[in-house]
Amino acid sequence: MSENCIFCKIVSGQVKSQNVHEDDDCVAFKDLNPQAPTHLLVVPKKHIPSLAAAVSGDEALLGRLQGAIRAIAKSQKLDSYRVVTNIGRMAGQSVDHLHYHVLGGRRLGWPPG
Ligand code: DGP
Repeated sequence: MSENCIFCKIVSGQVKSQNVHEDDDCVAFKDLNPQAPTHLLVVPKKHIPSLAAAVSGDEALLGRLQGAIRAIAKSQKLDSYRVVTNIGRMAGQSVDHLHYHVLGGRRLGWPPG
């Protein structure tokens, strides 16, 4: 847990969120500022500032997160969806705790802005 990290506070329950999934590794909850009819954030319980900051010991966790994303998308009945993680301010990262956006429920344009 990192002090002053909003997603650590969501993971610990200090800050309320609309959770759709929780397991030993991660929590998934609705984004505060949704960009699609379904917009979830999948967040590891471990504080990792971004994918770029993950270390080799995190590889198994990263793999399990991918599995959780797949299961969550299925439970949300998404057949087409996008999984995005922003790394760094230029890419739009505003919260320095690794998170995967799961977006679906509308046609998604490509390339992203
Ligand atoms: P990014 O810009 O990629 O770092 O995404 C951060 C996302 O987190 C952004 O879409 C808004 C969302 N967010 C920020 N604070 C909160 C919060 O307190 N609760 C929830 N549910 N979402 C949040």
